[in-house]
Amino acid sequence: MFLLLCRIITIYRVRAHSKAGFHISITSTFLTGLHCPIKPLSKELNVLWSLTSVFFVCVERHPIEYAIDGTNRWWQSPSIMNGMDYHYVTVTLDLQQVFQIAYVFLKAANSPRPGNWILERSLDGETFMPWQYYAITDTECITRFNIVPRTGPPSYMHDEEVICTSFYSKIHPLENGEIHTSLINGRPSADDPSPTLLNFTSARYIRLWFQRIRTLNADLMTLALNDPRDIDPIVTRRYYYSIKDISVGGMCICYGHAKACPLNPYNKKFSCECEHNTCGESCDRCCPGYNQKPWMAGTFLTCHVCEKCNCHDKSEECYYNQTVADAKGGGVCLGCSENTGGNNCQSCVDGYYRPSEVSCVQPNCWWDSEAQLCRPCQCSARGSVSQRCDSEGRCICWAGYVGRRCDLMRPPHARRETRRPIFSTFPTVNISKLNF
Ligand SMILES: [Ca+2]
Repeated sequence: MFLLLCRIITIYRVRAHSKAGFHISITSTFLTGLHCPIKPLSKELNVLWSLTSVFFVCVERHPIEYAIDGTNRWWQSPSIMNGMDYHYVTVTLDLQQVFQIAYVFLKAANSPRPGNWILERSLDGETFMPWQYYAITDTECITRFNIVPRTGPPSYMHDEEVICTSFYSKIHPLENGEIHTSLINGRPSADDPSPTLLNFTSARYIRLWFQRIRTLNADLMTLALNDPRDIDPIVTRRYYYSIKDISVGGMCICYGHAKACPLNPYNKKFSCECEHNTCGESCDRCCPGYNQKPWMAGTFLTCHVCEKCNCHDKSEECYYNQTVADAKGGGVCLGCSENTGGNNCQSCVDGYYRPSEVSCVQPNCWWDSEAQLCRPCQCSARGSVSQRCDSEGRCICWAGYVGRRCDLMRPPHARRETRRPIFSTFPTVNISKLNF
């Protein structure tokens, strides 16, 4: 049996590359990317050191931009020769918009891969959630992060499982080591991502929170047991983080309503080419005038096309109303033109009338366009109870007045003593049958 598979999977891949419109920023406890002489111990010299380091000596030879420049140049952090606090460094990528991140690949340069660190995600750049923990040993998964280690190559049992692995923190290779972190592949709903997985992989900011530089095991003992100021700089100056390349694979979030997501050269953002009458940067809402049904994400089998509201060509905008939908339809037209009103611009507003119940829709009105218009009742202000009239344009007259517009005085012999309205001719409108 042939099945029309409706879900559109937007396969546009993005790469954390400055030329592709990405912006990257770095923050850390200290200046990073600078290579300075060892920090002196005395307070007085420290001031001098700071000045000379920043203005004369420190040279940013490996700026953070080198981690995403697509070349073999690399970013390098200050070594722990400058202090053990340089174990703690954060690198933050700002992708400028929210993507569904499929993977994050790191390639080290002239140092081993980072030891203990956390890969994190954020939508707003302030609140970060962990994606994955990395530790030098399985034991450190528990002692450092309080997470039971996932041994061997990383695997995932749930769509939003956050694991801790020592697989990518080994000392070898000493240079050019790689770290492959897949956030979609290997998870239960990878083939047709669940809302849970979509939420888990959505991020605008990606943060690498490094907490421990990988050292040779023998040096690790030295570093742990001795005051770092007493350690030979020959040992400590070779320990730093270095990253040659960061690759991020992502997809635009188009909720199953777009086939492509090209880069807009003007605003430097990737935008879904929305289909199914959806609009928005992520096709996350129905286009104006297409709110007959509530917006829904496209699924593998159902497109969930946004339907046009029935406004009889009198409005281009509408909104979805569940109460109206419970009766029939669901779209409520906004700003009906030509003196029309009602959920579907199907009736005339007070003070206007139309012989036919519903106006025709262009181009079918050529044969009697005049008859389809809402015409003013023109009820007499003096003789009419209100400005409303029935479908034939008859107003409701006070006693003593007659005529379609109540603008004629009743003959004196026929007048009543009391002044009271005559309601008998006022029309009732059955709106429910017009509520499409
Ligand atoms: Ca590079």
